[in-house]
Amino acid sequence: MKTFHSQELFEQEQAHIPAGTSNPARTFRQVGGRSPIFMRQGKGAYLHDVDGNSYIDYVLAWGPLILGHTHPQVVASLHAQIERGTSFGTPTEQELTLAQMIKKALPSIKMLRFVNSGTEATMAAMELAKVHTRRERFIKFKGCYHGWYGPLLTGSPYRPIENSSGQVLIAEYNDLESVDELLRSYKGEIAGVIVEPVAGNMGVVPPADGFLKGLRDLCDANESLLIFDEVMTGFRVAYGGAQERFSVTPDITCLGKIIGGGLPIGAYGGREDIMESVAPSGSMYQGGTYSGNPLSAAAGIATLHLLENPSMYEQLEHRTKSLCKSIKAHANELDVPLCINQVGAMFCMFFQDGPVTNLGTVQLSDTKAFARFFWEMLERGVYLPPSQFEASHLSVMHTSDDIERTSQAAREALRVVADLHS
Ligand code: KE4
Repeated sequence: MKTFHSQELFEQEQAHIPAGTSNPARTFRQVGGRSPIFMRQGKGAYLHDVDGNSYIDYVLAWGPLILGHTHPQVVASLHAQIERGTSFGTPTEQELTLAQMIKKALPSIKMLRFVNSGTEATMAAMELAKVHTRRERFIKFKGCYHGWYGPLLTGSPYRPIENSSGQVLIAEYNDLESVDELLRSYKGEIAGVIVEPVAGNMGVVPPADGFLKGLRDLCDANESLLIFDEVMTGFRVAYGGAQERFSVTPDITCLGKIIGGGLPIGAYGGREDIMESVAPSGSMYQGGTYSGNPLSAAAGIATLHLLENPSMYEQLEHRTKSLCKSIKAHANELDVPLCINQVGAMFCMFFQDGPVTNLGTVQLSDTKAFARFFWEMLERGVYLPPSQFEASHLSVMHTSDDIERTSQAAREALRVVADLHS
């Protein structure tokens, strides 16, 4: 596989952009690579790079592209909106329509506000919870990521230590006892508990039975708000997100990714009495030149319209399951320790026996084996997230043929990994 042009562009980019990237997750450093691949075009389940290589894409722009790249209906909706205008700095019909669609899908959201990224959504949710509860502290979970806003980076893969102010306290994912302990130690001080209802930023870690419901009960008992960060899981693990799939109702929900159909967006919403704290009705200020941008809303509306059909999620689940099952079977046959966690169209292959239930167990994975697997898959035209600790995603454009090709590639790649072990 030739990647000469990618390498050349990366060399150039490093002179202008620190580390040659706008986002550290995009470099291939975590898999020991010197240069990421520069993509030129996406179509359906496929990405095409600047050197002419093609890949079946399981990154999907880190989650938003559940309909695959350049879906004709999304493109048509964008074209129509571009003709009308890209930004007005006024309320628009598009943001209204998208808000209505989101509320219908997630009934816990009675009112919502749009922002420009998942990071802004969680940041706003935090400010809102502070104003609403008149409390300052939060509990989050080790290994969960809620965007790059300072306090919430605490305890994430990118800033594992506790922050010195103690504003954000860290509990163990899937461990209600650790949450209860913090709530007791800081009685009456916790504004909210923020959680990825399916953790997708330490690989994929599903909530244990009763974990989310337990959080709901603990928050109720302590008059703290339960904040679901559904930036990744919203419209991904079910049309109504993880809250539908696991039947637990949060007070505030954060969204992003899929609701923008591939364009920048974020949203946060919840009960009316909470959302009324947002200015100008209330005192929590949130603005944004592009918040509620009609172009992002147009792509989001087209995307959600297509996803309204439940068979989309049945097909996604079926294909993702069958891919995971066949890769696991290859690993078993080749004696490669592999634990695959999968929820809906999110999955992660951990190079270890498992089970993987929290950051501690995630970290038992053999990252060297993953790195080798990643490069072998890339060589065979399969683009996986370049880190053991990121979620892979399927789109509705991944055909059973793509799944079969990926499974065959995985078999060959796992054979190389097995040879390393022997
Ligand atoms: P953005 O600001 O990147 O739109 O969203 C932040 C965010 C918030 N919450 C969750 C649960 C998320 O997954 C994210 C962003 N996800 C990452 C995937 N690891 C995006 C890619 C990256 O920036 O690394």
